[in-house]
Amino acid sequence: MLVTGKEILDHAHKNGYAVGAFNFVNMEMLQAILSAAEEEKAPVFVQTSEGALSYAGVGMLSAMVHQLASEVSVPVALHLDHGGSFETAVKCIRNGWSSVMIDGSHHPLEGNIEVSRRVVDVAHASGVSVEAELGRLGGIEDNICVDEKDAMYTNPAEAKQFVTESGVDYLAIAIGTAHGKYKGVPKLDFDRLSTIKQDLNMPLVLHGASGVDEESIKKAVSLGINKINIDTELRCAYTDRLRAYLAEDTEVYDLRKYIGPSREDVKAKVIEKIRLFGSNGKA
Ligand code: TD3
Ligand code: ZN
Repeated sequence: MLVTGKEILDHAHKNGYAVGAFNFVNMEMLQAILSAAEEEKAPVFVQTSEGALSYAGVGMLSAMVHQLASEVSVPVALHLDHGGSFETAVKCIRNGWSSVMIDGSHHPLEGNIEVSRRVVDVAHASGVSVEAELGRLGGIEDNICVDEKDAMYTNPAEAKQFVTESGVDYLAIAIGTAHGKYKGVPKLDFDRLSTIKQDLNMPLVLHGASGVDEESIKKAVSLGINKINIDTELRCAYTDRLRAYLAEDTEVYDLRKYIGPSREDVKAKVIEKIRLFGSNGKA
């Protein structure tokens, strides 16, 4: 059942758990995510990057999600991940997305507030929810020192001003994670997370969660993270199985034979994350 992101995350915020937000680029990834969510009775976000929009097409992605979401009983939000402009956000709002992220985190505070506010105005008029980001995620190879931390990570006082003035429904914060595969061990700034949650009292989003250890994820959820983005670990599950299959059977040319097992492995990975985040049984 397709619902807004706000509906899913308000429940998660009130009840202290996190919902998985999984990126997909094709039918098999989407089927894997939705059948995992249905089996686990878990609300779920399926999300598309701008790269996915240009790879598969806005109409194709929207149609696939609307069809498959209508076939499951759990709440599903179709979300734009890291929308880079007002125009992209509006395109998704007009094409059936139920949640959009406007990522103005590279702008100074005022510019970020302004573009987020414009997206909120259009989105809310159409019953679509909005995520924005404040602070910058690290690069995967960054070794971040204390001064850099203060410059990059989300500032609690700014966060309060940001949500008040922009009107966004949930906020992605920077507390030490990075996108892609980690070279070192990520260390999260839990004190900062606690302060922000207390000051904002709204759903919070964690990006770059692939490769973060289970204890840190559990602690982040207990301190108020309600949406957790996972892409890299699903890509790896898909690709590792595909490589192994093709290495073993060098004659195969039936796509279903070598993509099917990848779909199974992605589904298993999604189930593992849903249980870790605590969203199983919440739908
Ligand atoms: O927004 N995303 C997904 C797209 C990032 C490209 O990998 C995330 O925050 C999840 O990031 P990751 O790489 O940890 O899965
Ligand atoms: Zn992200």
